[in-house]
This record gives sequence, C-alpha cells and structure tokens, in this order.
Amino acid sequence: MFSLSLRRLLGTRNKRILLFLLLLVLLAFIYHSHSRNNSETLENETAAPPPNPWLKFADHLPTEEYDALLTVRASRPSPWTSLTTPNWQATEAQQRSLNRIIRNALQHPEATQETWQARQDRVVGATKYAWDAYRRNAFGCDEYHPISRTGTNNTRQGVGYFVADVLDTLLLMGLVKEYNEGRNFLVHHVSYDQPGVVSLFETTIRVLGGLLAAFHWSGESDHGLLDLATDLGLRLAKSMNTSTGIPPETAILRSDGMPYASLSSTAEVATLQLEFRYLSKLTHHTEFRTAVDRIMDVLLQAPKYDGLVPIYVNAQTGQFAGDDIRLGSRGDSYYEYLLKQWMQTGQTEPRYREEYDRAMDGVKKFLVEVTPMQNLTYIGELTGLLSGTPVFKPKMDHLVCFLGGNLALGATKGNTPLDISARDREDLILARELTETCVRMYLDMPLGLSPEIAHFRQSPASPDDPNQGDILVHQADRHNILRPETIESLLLLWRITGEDKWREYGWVIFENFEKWAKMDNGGGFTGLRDVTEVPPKREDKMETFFVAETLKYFYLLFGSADKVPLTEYVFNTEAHPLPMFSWE
Ligand code: DMJ
Repeated sequence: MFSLSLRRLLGTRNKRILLFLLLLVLLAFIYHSHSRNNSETLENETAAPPPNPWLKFADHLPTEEYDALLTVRASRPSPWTSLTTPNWQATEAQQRSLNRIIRNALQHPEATQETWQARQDRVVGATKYAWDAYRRNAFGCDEYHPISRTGTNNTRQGVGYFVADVLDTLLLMGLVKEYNEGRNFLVHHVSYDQPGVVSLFETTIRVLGGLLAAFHWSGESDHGLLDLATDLGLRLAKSMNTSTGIPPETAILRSDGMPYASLSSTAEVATLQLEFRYLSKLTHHTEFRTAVDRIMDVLLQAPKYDGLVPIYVNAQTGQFAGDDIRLGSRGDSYYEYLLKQWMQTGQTEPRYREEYDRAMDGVKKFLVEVTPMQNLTYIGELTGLLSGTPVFKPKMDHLVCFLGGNLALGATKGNTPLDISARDREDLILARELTETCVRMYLDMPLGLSPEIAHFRQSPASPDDPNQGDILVHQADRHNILRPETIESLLLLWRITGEDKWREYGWVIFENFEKWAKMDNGGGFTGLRDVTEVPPKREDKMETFFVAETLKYFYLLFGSADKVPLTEYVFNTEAHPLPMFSWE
C-alpha cells in the first residue's frame, strides 16, 4: 500500500532519475557549505591572535591615556600638586637627613641586649605554643582551625602544607624536638604520588620552599627532605609545559594531564623562580631552571606600562591581560622576585635588576601618594588604562607592606647604606616612609592590628568627622589574618639602617598579636574578623604563614643582626631563607 502511493508520488522512471539527481545536488551543496564552515573555523583557529592592547604602552610611549593619567595625577589634592612633574622624588634635605639618621643609629644603638633577648624568648614561646596546639589538634593536616580544634587537607591525603611551611622556623629557633617531629612526619608519611590538584604557587612557596630551606638549614645532608622536594618539583614543573611556557594556576600531582590554562595571576607565575632555581642547583636537574627562566623570558618581553604590569597573564598568548595594576594581591611578588632573582645568583643576571628598577620608577611616577593630614606615604592602585580613562585608587592592601623592605634591600643589597647612590637613597627614603604608614595601619586601629586593606583620604576630613585620621577602613576589609609583610619590612629596615625604632614598633605589634589573636587553653593563634572592634570576633584559622613568616620575622627582628645575613641569603616570598649561589 505504502510503496504504491510512493510510486504514484514519484511518478515515471525519468522523474525518479531527475529527483535522484536533484537529491545529489542538494547533498553536494550541504557538504560544501559544511566544509566551508569548517575551514572558516580552522582559519579562525590559526589566525593571528588579536592585537595586544598593551603594545601601545610599551617603552613608555606617550599616548592619550598616558597624558590623561599625568593630568589626573597632577590635579589630585595632595602635597604633590606643587611638583611640576608627578614623579615622586626625595628632596635634597631628605637625602641629607637620611644619612644623618643612619650614621647616628649605627653609632648609638638604644635598647639593651637583655631586653631584646627576653623579647625574642617570648617569640620562641609563642611559636612553641602555636606548634603544640597544631600537634595536639591537627597533626599532619594541611591547615589548622583553632576554634573548632580540627585540621583540614588541601587534597584527600594532604600535602604536608603546614608542617613543611613551619619546619625551618622551628629549626632556626632551636626547637629541635618539634623540628624532628615535623621532619619525620614529612619524610615517612607524605607522598606526592597522589591524584590531588594543588595551587602551583602556594605549593611552591610554602611546601617546596619550606622543604628546601629545611634541607639547607639542617646541614644539606638530609636526603629524605631533598628527595621529597625533588619529587614534588618534578610533579609541579609539568604544569609549566604549556605552549607559551606560562603555567596555569594549578598542578595535578599524579597524572600527566594538564589543567586548563587561561588567565593566571601575574604574581603566581612570577613567584616560582627562587625555589625551582635553587632546586635545579641542588639536584643538577636543569629542566627546573629552564622552565622558570622561560616564564621570565615571556614576562620580561611582554609590553608594560613604565615597568608596571597588570595582575593577570594570559597563559594562551603569554601577554598581560586586563588593566588593573597593583602591588597588592596578584601583583606583589612579581616585583619582589625581580629583585631577588638578581640577588640569588650574586647579581650576575642584570635583566632582573633592570626590570626591577624600571618598575620602581613606574611606582614612583604613578602610584606613590601622600595623605593630606597625616602625611602618610602609600602606594595606590591604577585601573582603566586600556579604556582611556585611567583612575587612581587610594587603596593599599596590607600585602603591599612588603615593598618597604624590598626597596631597602634593593637600595643597599643588604649592606650598610652610607655610601649609596642618590637614586638608592631615594628608594631607601621611600622604604622608610612607606613602612611608617604600614605601622600606622596597625597602631591607628583600636586593636593595634592592621586591617587587610586600607583606604586613604585624598582631602582633609571635615571638622565634625569623628575620624580625624587619614586611614579609612571599609567594612569588608576589617579582618586581620596574621599576615607578615609589615614585620618583614621592619626586620629589613632595622638590619639595614640600624634604627631601633623598627624593632620597637615590632615589639608593640607582637604584643597586640598576643593580646588579641592568642587563644586560651592551648588553642594556638587565630585570625580576627574586625580590627576596629574591641574585643574582636575571631576567625577559625591559624594561617601557616603566621608561623612560617610572621613569627620567624619577629624572631629575627629581636635577635642578633648576623643571623641569616642579608648578603648571603634571599628570603623566598614565604620567608624561607635560601642561600645565594652561582651557576658555575
Ligand atoms: C604568603 O603566603 C606570602 O607572603 C605571599 O607572598 C603573600 N601572601 C602570604 C602572606 O600574606
């Protein structure tokens, strides 16, 4: 029945042939248009990437945006409006007085040896208290939560995050029993042959950096530690094997698969180098050095804005992405490691120092600002450059407080600063001013502890404003998670200038941590929710960097100036001191 009606529909044999031919033509047409679409896709895939918007800023080319930024800067209500250019510059008077201050400080040290010894002992006590709390409540876990008194892991099995990070602090402080507990746990119970996905940056700076520093400071003979570091390094380094060399933010520990790479934080990809280069030196695995040097090759030749870089890099193109520029989160340690890579190998790789100097020029040109009432020098942020309407934001993360110490280190290479160039003196003046501001971020708060982010006034307060200070703290930024950056700068400034005031500031801040962040009944220390509220509510976390960095920097700040000499060691960004070396 059905075939009969079909035959009727198609008609005679000739008609059927005709219809068949029409069908063929239709199929050919569909096939052709489909393959055309495909080849268009292919062409698109292989077409040149879109032009890089940052190219127009490269090599300080004057552009409309650049002019606009200078105008914005020059019209800001601040002491700098009197300057003819927006460049921050130290005056001659400041330069002269710096030399006087330092000469005086070096000749007349103030506090007695016994006082500092007693203060340093207090730091050792705090560290032991923190370790004991962790050991009792969360031993072996990656993170410790002091209120619930529990631990959590970053991967199902854990990666030894907490223990590896704090190990060299225990050793430097002479807490030998505690060091051995931690070392034995890592060597006998941690394996990286596991399916976990980890942060490439955090695992490198905390775990790899921690293992390497512990290996060095325990006499460079503990091959249990070095083997663990090498195995971890091999697994993490697989992530750097991308077409551009820029890694994604994560690494897969066991598989050969690669996490998807798109935007990576600038600081994260540029803060792997000290650790992998030292691992390369120790193990003679040249591929570690090659992989991290390749990242720097890409970053160094990418267009920048007077040495300043956006906080993202596109791992697919190797170019910076977006137009948020800051020295706080996602930007900070890019600048730190430019200087420290140069120092790590005895100042033999000038390209890092040159880029660091360019970047600091950019900082002085566009980011340094001074507040109207308290004259606080701070480093602001830039956004909107690509859109042609650049905006300066009077906002500084506590993270930026590393910069004072870094500038002082760059100015002096860790030596006494009496015979340095005018430019270096200028960096040192900026370092001191910035660190004073960071100290104010602590001391001007009701708890005497800094908020996570400070905003600054750009014009004087009205007389009826209850806050007559220049630091403003937004509701969302009031927490303190026991970060180290200000203490790090206090240590470097004290070592370099000899001025005791940096140690005295440190002591006040240490007491404030003990007062507000220390838990009762052996709980350890914990982060705080709001530094403007007395007494504060508490977070349920003792960050590993509190022991790895904050307490270590306090210990060194109150100790003898020749422990961990700045001319022989570079601190990685997690305060793990790694020895300088030469490639030969
Ligand atoms: C640490 O892990 C490192 O210092 C890093 O560079 C920035 N963040 C924390 C501490 O604040």
